[in-house]
Order: sequence, then structure tokens, then C-alpha cells
Amino acid sequence: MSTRTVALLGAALLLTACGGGGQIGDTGGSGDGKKVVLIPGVAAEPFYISMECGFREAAKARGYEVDVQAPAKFDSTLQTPIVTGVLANKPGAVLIAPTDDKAMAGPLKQLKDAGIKVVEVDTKLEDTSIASSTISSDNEQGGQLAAQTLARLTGDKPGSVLVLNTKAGTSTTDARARGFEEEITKYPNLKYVGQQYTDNEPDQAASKVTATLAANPDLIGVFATNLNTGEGAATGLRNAGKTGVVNLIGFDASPKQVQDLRGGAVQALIAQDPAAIGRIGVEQAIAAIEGGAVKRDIETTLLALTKADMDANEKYFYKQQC
Ligand code: T6T
Repeated sequence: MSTRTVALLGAALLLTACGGGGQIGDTGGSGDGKKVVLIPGVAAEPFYISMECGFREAAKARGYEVDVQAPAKFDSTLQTPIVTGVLANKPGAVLIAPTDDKAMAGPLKQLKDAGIKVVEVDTKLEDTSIASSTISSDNEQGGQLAAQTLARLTGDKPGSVLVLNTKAGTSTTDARARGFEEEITKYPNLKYVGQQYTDNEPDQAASKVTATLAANPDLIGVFATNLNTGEGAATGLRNAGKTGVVNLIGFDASPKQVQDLRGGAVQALIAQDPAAIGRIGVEQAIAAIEGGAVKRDIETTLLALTKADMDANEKYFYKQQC
């Protein structure tokens, strides 16, 4: 099978897989610049669905056409053909969550060179010269907040601590792991046993938690750097009969993660505001298209949710549909 066929099959897959509030190609290619396209990191995932809700709302308010195209997996080889395909339609701007901080630079530079404004939403490239603006949580601070929350929950108790990461080259989760690693050194009772990558697969997260427990029976905490790692880690702890014994600090607030927080399988969640990321992303994109003032870096809200305060912060729960 040729590379082109594989890319086309990938594209066909994403057409059926893109879910949540969005349908693909719900507006035609106008080519007049009054159109913004959102390319999330992966289809049908509550973080990006919530982002898409904010994106659609803001674009509608400004009279812009929209399109949403998402890869079926968080994978730069699936996201690249989407970027290349969008190039032909010449929208005014593309809002994208790059799935790899290096591999997506070439395709995105092609957009920029064609006069299409690029706005990064959530993840970003290492090369800061391509995007007009980046809207994201302060992910390093989110990692620090996770370490502080874990330390608050464990108190003086000693034990080992694991970080579950997604894929190397994901700017957000790498920053979260970095922030956590730096902060955890301040708590000598907590022994950091390192990070493990899971390829953003919940099953891998579950089995890595179980294996770490076998090697470190004193495991007292797990920091799962995103939604899939968090959902998988909760399963791993459940399978090992360690729910509530090992403190699980997740990132994100999907319906399942929120349910796990309420039910005690998760002790804290670091929630983001993906709808604001989508909304502000559109505003910056339109400013870039129309020659208005564009801010290079914008940070959105992060907060730690526990069972005690979750209901007061319901607005941070992610959506399954708009
Ligand atoms: O945590 C979010 C996002 O911020 C990250 O870049 C990738 O994973 C998520 O989409 C959650 O799955």
C-alpha cells in the first residue's frame, strides 16, 4: 500500500471519527479568509470537544464560518495530512493543537507561508516563529500544583511517587511532568521513582501502574499528566485493589474523571478551561486575519479540584457535547 493510500485511509477514518459537538466540513471551503478551522489533537475527546464548543460560539459571534477536522489518534502522522488538506482551502486561520512539538513544524510552516494564520491552542511547537499566538494553560505550573496537592494529601507519610506521561514531544504533558518533578523534590518523604510514557493509551497507563506497584509496594502517589493516563491509572489501581490507598492526582476533568473523583478512585484533578482556550483562540485568529492587535502568549485558568470543592466548580467539568 502506498504512503498516499495510507494517508487517504487515515483521512477517511477521521471523517467518521470526529465527534462531540462537531461535524467535519459543515461549511464549504470559501477561500475568502472569513473562515477559521480547528484541528484538535484527537477526535471525540472531552477536552477537545469543550474547546470546540468555545471555538464555535466565538466564531459564530463574529460571523466566521467554521470547520473542525480531528485525527482519530493523537499522532502527528495522522494530523499532518489534515494540515496539508486544509492548505488547499485557504481559510483565514487554522487553530491547531500540534501533536508533536517538532514533527508538526514543517506542515504548519507551509500554512504560514501560504498566508494562513496559525494559532496554537493547548499544545505548541518548539519553534515559536510559526504561530501568531499560543493559548494554553500554564502546564508547568499545573505540574507543580499537582505535586503540592499530592503532598498536602499525604502529609508526612513516606512513600514512592510515579508520573504517568503520554508521548515524548507533547509540549503540555512534558511541561506538566517537568513542573511536578521540580516541585516534588521539596517533599523529602516522597520518593520520586520517575516517569513512564503510555503512548496516551489508557490500557498502558493501567498496566504501568500495576507493574510499578509490584516493584514499589510503598507507592503512595501517582500523577497522571492527562485524561487518558488518568482514566487508565484509576483502572490500574482498581485492578490492584489499591483505590484510595494510592493517591491519584489526575489532569483534566472528563465526565469519567469527575465521576472517579466523586467516587473516591481519584483524589484530585487539575482542571483546565478548554472552552476558554477555543474562544480566545478564535479571537486571536480573527485579530491576526483582520490586522488587529495579537497577543503572542495567553494563559488560561487551571485549578485543583478535590471531592470537597468539586461541586462549587462545576463549570470546569468538560463536556461530551456542546
Ligand atoms: O490534557 C489535554 C491536553 O491539554 C493535552 O495537551 C493532551 O491531552 C488532553 O487532551 C487530555 O487528553
